[in-house]
Amino acid sequence: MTFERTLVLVKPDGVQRGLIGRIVSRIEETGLKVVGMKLMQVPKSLAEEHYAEHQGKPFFGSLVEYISACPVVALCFQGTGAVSKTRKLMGYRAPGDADPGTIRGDYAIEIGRNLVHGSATVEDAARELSLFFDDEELLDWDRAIDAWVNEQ
Ligand code: IDP
Ligand code: MG
Repeated sequence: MTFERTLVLVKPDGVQRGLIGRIVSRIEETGLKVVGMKLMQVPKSLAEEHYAEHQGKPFFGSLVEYISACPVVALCFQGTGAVSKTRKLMGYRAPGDADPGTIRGDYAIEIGRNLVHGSATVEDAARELSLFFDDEELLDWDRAIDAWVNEQ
């Protein structure tokens, strides 16, 4: 069976603030499975490609600076509805409008320091995962609890 996959980034502020564990736990606790994970410095060229849809917007330069300022943790989560589930857990992009209980709602106050990225659509996820991971870095492994998370 093939499951949906999504790209998650714990952004530089999440790493600097010691929130890697909390952010990853929020997502991991849902039952979604980590199939890729690495600490990496994002080159400016990769940041520009990843955020290509925002090229030309007033915040594009500061966004690229932010994402490439220090290491991020890049993750691939796999499971039923991985893309939308992760987006809901993250909360709205502007943390002031993000609901309490979401990652951004609970831990962030500014749009330019909103801690976490998650792919917006299944198509975006495929494109973004290929930017951040080589195929062999994504492991299709059997987890002992899989049968208790996935109905079939
Ligand atoms: P998303 O991260 O919730 O998908 P997008 O609209 O795709 O939100 O924007 C990508 C990232 O760009 C945001 O997470 C945020 O870091 C940054 N960003 C978006 N809009 C603004 C803005 O108006 N000012 C500063 N940064 C912004
Ligand atoms: Mg987006």
